[in-house]
Amino acid sequence: MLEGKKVLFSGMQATGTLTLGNYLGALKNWVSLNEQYFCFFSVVDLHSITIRQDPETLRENARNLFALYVAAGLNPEQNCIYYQSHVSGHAQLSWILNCFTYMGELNRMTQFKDKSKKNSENINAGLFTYPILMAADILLYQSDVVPIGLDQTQHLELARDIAIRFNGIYGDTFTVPEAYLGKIGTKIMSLQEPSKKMSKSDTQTNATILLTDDSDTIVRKLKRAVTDLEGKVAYRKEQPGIKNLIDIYCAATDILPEQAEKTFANKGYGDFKMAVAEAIISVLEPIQKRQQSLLKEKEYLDQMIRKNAQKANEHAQKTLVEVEKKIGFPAK
Ligand code: ATP
Ligand code: LTN
Repeated sequence: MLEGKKVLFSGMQATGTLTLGNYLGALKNWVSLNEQYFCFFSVVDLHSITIRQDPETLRENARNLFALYVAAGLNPEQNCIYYQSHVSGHAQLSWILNCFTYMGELNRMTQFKDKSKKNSENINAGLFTYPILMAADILLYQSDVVPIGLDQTQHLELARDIAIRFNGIYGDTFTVPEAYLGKIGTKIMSLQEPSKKMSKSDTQTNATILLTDDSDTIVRKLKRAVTDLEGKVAYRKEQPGIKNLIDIYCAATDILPEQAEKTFANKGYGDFKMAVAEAIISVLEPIQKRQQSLLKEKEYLDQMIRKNAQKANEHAQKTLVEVEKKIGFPAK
């Protein structure tokens, strides 16, 4: 509890341009929860370097992401929005938790298997131990709730197991976190191959709506999205292309699939696709505009970045001091 509220933590990597999947599956939920909880939202740049990054591009992506968090509706005065690399406690706790995590547990992580296939020339140890850093992020702030997309549930389970193990050895130290999964949009799929997750690292440009896409691009990508043979706007797993578009439409407009089915009962795929495109544009356009104007307010952003890093460090230190004491490190 902080200021009488439960604690929420989440983060996103500053790699590449975010997708509509990142927004609907993660960021949008964060915004809806940010008043109810005491929130930490991190630009997790330490995670980003598990894949080789160009230094200038990483710095630029991180700043864009910070501005995007604010543009999407998170409040940097009320929430703690910060760069992970500005709080050394993440790396410190991560090392400690390395010593409380088993190789067998890491070997089971499916994201490691996927990412090492995609980056076969650079399967570094960081890619393997990445879930421990994620556990450290969460446990460092005694988080109660962690909003994530479906693909991150295995990592969250590991964070819980590490917390329970540590508490079992040293007595109550970490809050055991719970995952928060949104009701809809937890897994937005590729517009070209609806059996695959929409991913920013997809090389097929039409598969992914980027948060930076303009309205013409969004319309074009929607027109080319794969649909199914039945010609009906129906929410069924046998129609994965249309099911995905319904998910997008519902997540963007906050309605349920049954309502969308009713609205488009007598419409063809062409009309439906245009309605989906419009729904996406009306969500993304205002965010893009706010992000662009925020990026121009250089001093305001710099000040927010400094202030929030300090806040995050203060909270992180509390947990770290307690952990170090329990482990047996000498007092400073
Ligand atoms: P990549 O797509 O390159 O593997 P990523 O987008 O999964 O990367 P992050 O940027 O760290 O990696 O994801 C941030 C958040 O967005 C996570 O909570 C993740 O679960 C969520 N997310 C990512 N893709 C989707 C998607 N297609 N649908 C719903 N949520 C998603
Ligand atoms: N691993 C996540 C990003 C991430 C995260 C976190 C999410 C890093 N640390 C802590 C929630 C809580 C990803 O790749 N999507």
